[in-house]
Amino acid sequence: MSEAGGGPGCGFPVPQRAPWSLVAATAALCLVSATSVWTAGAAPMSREEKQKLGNQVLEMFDHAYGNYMEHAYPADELMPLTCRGRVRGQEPSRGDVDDALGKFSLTLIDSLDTLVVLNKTKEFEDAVRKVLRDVNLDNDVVVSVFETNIRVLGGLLGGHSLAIMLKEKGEYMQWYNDELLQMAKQLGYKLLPAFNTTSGLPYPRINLKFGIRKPEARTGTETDTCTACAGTLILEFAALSRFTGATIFEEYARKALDFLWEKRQRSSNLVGVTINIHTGDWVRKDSGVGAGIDSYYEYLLKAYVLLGDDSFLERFNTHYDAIMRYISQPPLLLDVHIHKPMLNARTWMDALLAFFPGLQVLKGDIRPAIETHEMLYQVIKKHNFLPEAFTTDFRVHWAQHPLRPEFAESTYFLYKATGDPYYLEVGKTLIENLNKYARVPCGFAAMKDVRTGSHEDRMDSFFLAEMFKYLYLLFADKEDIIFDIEDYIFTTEAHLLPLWLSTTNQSMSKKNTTSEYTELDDSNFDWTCPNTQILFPNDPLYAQSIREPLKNVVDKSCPRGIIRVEESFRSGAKPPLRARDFMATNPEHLEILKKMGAASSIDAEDGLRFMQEMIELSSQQQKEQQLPPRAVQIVSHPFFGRVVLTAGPAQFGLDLSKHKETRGFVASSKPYNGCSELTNPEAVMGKIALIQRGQCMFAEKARNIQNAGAIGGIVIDDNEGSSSDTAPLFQMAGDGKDTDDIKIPMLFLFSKEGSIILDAIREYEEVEVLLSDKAKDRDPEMENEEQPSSENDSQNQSAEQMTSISQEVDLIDQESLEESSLNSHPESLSPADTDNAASVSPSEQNSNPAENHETTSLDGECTDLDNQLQEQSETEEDSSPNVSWGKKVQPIDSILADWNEDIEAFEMMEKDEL
Ligand code: DMJ
Repeated sequence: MSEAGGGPGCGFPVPQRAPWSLVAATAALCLVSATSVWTAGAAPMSREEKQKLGNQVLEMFDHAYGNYMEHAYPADELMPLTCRGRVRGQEPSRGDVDDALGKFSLTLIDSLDTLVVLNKTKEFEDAVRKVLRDVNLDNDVVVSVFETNIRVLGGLLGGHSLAIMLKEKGEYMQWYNDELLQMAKQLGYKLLPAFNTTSGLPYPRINLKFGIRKPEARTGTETDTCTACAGTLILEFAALSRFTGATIFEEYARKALDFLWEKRQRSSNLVGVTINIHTGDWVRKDSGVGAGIDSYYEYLLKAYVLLGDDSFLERFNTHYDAIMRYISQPPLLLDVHIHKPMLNARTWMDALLAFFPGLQVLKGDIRPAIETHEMLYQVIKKHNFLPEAFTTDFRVHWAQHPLRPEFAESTYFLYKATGDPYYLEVGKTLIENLNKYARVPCGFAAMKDVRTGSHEDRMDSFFLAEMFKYLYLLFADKEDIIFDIEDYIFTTEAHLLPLWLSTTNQSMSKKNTTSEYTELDDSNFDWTCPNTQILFPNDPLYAQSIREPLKNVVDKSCPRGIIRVEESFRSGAKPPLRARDFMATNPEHLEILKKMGAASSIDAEDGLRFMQEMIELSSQQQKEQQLPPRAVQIVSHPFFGRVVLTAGPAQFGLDLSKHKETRGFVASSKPYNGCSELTNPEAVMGKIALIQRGQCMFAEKARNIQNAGAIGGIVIDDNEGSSSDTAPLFQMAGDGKDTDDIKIPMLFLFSKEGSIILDAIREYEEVEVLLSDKAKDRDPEMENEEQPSSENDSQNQSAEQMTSISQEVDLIDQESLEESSLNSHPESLSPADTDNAASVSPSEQNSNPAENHETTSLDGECTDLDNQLQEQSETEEDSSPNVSWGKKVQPIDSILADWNEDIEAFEMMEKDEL
């Protein structure tokens, strides 16, 4: 996002463009100027403290970048747990995520302009030389067009933009002769075949060497792409055209945008998540501002700012109006259906939408930006990071967090807009959490589960491209940066493109503009440029006053409904039946259900929403019947709590969510399978016993090690090579009998994670671990020994030691997580496995409401809801001892079956409307 250009009265240089074009840039700039008018509110932060935090960001960047360069380069990304490079084809495939990796030293390219922003000019010069010397763009590898554009093309162009700026200053980069631009052009031409469709929408993937159609290409058969994938090209492509004079890039990107605009759903003015690139039919008709659509909106507004073309602003404002009408339900942003925009399509939000408050700042719509940002911050305060998805009542929906920068981005822009030091404190918390929970000896590791604090062996390139830029800029004063950031716009990957491009080579692109241009009337500029002089002068506590009513929205209110429903209730109408409130035993509910199929369109709408909610609720309930993952944290030297392995829970033994964690040294049991009385009780006494899976029940193993005096047990999978990368979370079942006699905690590790502990024993002999439901902060004593500094010897030493552990740890992609919850962990129920042979049946597993309740409350979320669930399950038990959560799902299924016809009819209706 940009603090672009400048407008009259704001005292910033103004790029030359049509008068209308000044509006968005002026909005951003007037907002920027708010920084200086701030007089009250959260305690101001001293210059010293800001500098201290800025220095901390620099040190963190060094730690991430230094470890990438030392242990991963020239690979695309660093795997921070195993401290080596991620080379595509050499690691288990993670599906689509891997399409960002093109064997082109992705992280180095994505980091180029960050180096300049962070004042590391010398390192930038070295990095550019390395890119020119080492990077090959002609690899036989299929990559995502979207990711390659925003990360690699954007990275090269950002690097070029700052290289020419430095060259002009006269000290650095004097040898530079547009080499990065030449590479960018080469890459641009490689991406162009992707646009060879009748619609002009690009194929989602391309082979860098063979393009699209050739038999060797292994791609080109796809029919669908996401809206953001097709609509996030214009900034990079137009910059490439304007830098080089080759107009074709801008033309292609414009054509794709024109097509998307044409295909918007005309009555709602919304776009769907995925579209058929050949027919232009919407494939997924849900619409939000997060995953799949996000940067399409971002690029419309920024294309206007960078290129000064009014049609982009017109489109953006039309969509924005629709977003605020249907999707924005402050402080929530909820997906809806494009044809039925009053119908929510989901009951959860994804983390990518966290960029939206930042975009609203650029738009100049500050109030909802403050509200949504505050809501997101409260979710972060609860879980330390923003989970990949969370429900409208703020429970974790997808527990991963790959160190995404969107929230930091919005925090930066809100600080620029309001000057409220509150946002500096928010940034400080982000820094603290990153150091506390994500920092590992060899970089920063993504969170695999924000609830347990377990890690994933992954440090995405966007972490370096975006996170450090926004955090550094948040605390920086003008003089801390060697160039004027106001002269540039941020791409979606936070790469910097100079605003002077708006007046360069523009005639060539203008003549090819395909969209009709209509004279904009005043209404098109509603919400635009609310000058801060109007917003703030009489009320310097403006931002705070907006945040105040939302202060406890996550902790206390835990809303069960959305605002729209409450509003209709206030207006006298009876609130519609919501799926979460439905009880099969309530005659009134059954009556309402019958009515939903009747003629009135309101009833039909309610019915449709009810069905959608039922489907989500049903899958949510299945999910909640699983115990959440646990953590095995290695706390002894040289790990010091920094390596956290995801462990499967047991349905018996000490419940780690209720009791204090168990800490102890590990010892292998003899026999290793733990299936008979231990022959080495002295070795396991007072320790955590390691046992191999297989040959007898898990409960039997637990009893044997408990009798030998072990204080806990870790069962390691005997299936060599198994890993949480590829297998769903495993939960150990009891033996079908009473297991109350088992008092010690038992956890399960897949073979790869288990071997991290076994390797550690071989190397260090004494290995101490912590078994818990959530990783604990590092041992403060150890912290003292190891200051978080890349220069720190002991840390470097431990990083090296980590390298020798060549196991990949902790990788579970979201799909397998989701799958695991939906499939009820078939593995743990397999009769073929002796450990599992006597596992409880699914219905038995699900029949314990108290246990299900525990599962929900383990997350430490949403206390009110937990109590309600508890009450509900108690009531149900009282009135009918046989009714259980597991059984409650049944009638839902049969109800849904009855509704099938209506669903089909609705789908037909949707098709007709298209
Ligand atoms: C980045 O690659 C870009 O910001 C993109 O637009 C979506 N999000 C990722 C980081 O989360």
